[in-house]
Amino acid sequence: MNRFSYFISMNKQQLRRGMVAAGLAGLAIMVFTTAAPVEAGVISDRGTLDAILGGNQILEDFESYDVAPGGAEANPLGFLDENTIHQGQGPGLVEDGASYNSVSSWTGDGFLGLSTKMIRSTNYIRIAYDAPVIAMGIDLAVFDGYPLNNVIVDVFDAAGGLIESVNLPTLPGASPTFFGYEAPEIGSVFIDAVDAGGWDTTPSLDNHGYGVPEPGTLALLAAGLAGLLCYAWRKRK
Ligand SMILES: [Ca+2]
Ligand SMILES: [Ca+2]
Ligand SMILES: [Ca+2]
Repeated sequence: MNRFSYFISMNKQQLRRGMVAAGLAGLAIMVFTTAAPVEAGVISDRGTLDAILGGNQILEDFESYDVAPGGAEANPLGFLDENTIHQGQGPGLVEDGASYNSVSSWTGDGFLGLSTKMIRSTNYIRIAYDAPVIAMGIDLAVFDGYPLNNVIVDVFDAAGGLIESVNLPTLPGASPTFFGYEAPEIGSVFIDAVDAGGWDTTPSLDNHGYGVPEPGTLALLAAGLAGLLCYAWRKRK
């Protein structure tokens, strides 16, 4: 039977099924093509970060290390991840999903005006993600009375290629400044600063949020339509 004779031999029911399948395919294509692609760029505030990541966000508040209020850990931690044991504390000092390199100290509540526990470095901090994330955000703070200029944040993709180097405005003090970034694949983030006097330091870090998006309603809808399409196709055969 050639195509033409097959077409004219189709009964009304077969024709209706074919039209439904074609309609569903069209809808599925529309849904897939209207899903907004992730663009690379700075995220201006934490609300935007929360909206991007939804319930799939890992939030690291650096509260798991036992350090006295007003005190600071004097021994450099160096590398820090969920497996780190430092000064008899750990593992589990931070959430699994990210590691922090070149950490000099962990500061307690109220240390030089900082409101909660944070980590910092006398040089730089490199955050590396176990698996690439699509968005991250972090609070950056400096000690009261020590505003910090020349703060840079370099964002790298999973292959180690530089996505963007961002110069931050002067960090005024202990009241944190939010920095966030989104990109299709963020592999690591490098934070560094040299103050005006040449003092090598980096901002204190707190409330680090990162992750991949939760399955959105559009993606679920598309998956559902694809399933319906398969069902219609199989019934037709
Ligand atoms: Ca890990
Ligand atoms: Ca904290
Ligand atoms: Ca530095």
